[in-house]
Amino acid sequence: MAEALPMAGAPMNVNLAGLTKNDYRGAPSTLCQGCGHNSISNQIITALYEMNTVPEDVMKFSGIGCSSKSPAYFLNRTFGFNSLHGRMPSIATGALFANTQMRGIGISGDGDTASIGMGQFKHIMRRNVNMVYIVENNGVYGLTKGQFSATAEKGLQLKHQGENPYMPVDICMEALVSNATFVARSFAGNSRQVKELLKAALAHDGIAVLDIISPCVTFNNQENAFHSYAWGKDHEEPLHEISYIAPRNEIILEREMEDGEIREVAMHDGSTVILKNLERGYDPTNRYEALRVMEESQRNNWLVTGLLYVNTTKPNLTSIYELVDTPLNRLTEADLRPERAMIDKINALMF
Ligand SMILES: Cc1ncc(C[n+]2csc(CCOP(=O)(O)OP(=O)(O)O)c2C)c(N)n1
Ligand code: SF4
Ligand SMILES: [Mg+2]
Repeated sequence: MAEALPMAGAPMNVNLAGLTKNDYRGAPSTLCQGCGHNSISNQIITALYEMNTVPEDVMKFSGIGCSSKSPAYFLNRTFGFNSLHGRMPSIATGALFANTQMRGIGISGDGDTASIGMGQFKHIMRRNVNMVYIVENNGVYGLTKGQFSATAEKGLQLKHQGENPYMPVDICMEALVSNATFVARSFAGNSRQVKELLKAALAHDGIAVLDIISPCVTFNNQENAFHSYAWGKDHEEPLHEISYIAPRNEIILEREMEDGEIREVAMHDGSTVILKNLERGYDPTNRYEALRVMEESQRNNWLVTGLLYVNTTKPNLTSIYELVDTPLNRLTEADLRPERAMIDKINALMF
């Protein structure tokens, strides 16, 4: 859905930020052809273009992995930090504290998040850092040639690995029990849903986790594998059709829908997320319901996708501190040094 009309007299492909879609692209991808991560990058480009985001107002973060290489393939006008394996959350937390006026987008993998990075992941959830946290989940360590990751299903057989004997980690469940305020799951093969969820995540004030099943076509794409294109297409159970409506657009709802079929979620920036329920009456603001749906989908091997949980009432990390309006990284020495009288007062209090 196009939220914005171009400026008067501007060519049709220019958005309200005065930019074309090309302005949101990055370097050509060096990932394998058909890799799910590439289709996610394409949806990030489209979502940011359609949301009229100014690329210089965004910071990109990642860890290590094929997924974590992805920020090179979108937003080439944006600064990014390709950090250490599993350490993206702490780097992102620091950077977003230093400049609260920037929007953060983090790209991680299932290995980067759920294996080595699980500790950091849990803490960025509970701190409600204001950023979009995307996990490109393929069940393997793609970059290091296909070892099982912590999200690989028990019993998965891989050519060089044998059989996985362990139960998997569910990233959405981990996010939810760690008090994340926006938790969604999608599938790289469902590009419209990925795009709309990305927009809703970008509009969220707090941590927004998107666990996107993103097939590794080189190491984990057999038909019966839970992270393959074939399995995802056969087993996807969307909770709703999701549409993101920008603040300035009038909302026209299909009022003839029965109660419980359409649900609106008002976001902080004045935008609205509209959910047309496919599972009757699913309420994504109900944490207990979200856990129940995830438990049910695990038991039945369903790939439940959509906005699983959202809470727009909790303060994000930086808003609980009394920060000045100027970003901390722009404060000068003169701004930071207290006056002599104030130093004397503090010293007198301490000794
Ligand atoms: C501290 C550390 N340990 C191990 C590695 C080796 N390593 C690099 S990427 C990776 C796993 C990446 O898997 P994932 O995050 O799922 O990304 P994918 O490549 O599947 O997209 C590992 C184990 C590393 N770079 N640093
Ligand atoms: S190895 Fe797998 S995850 Fe890595 S680029 Fe290739 S398909 Fe994608
Ligand atoms: Mg992986």
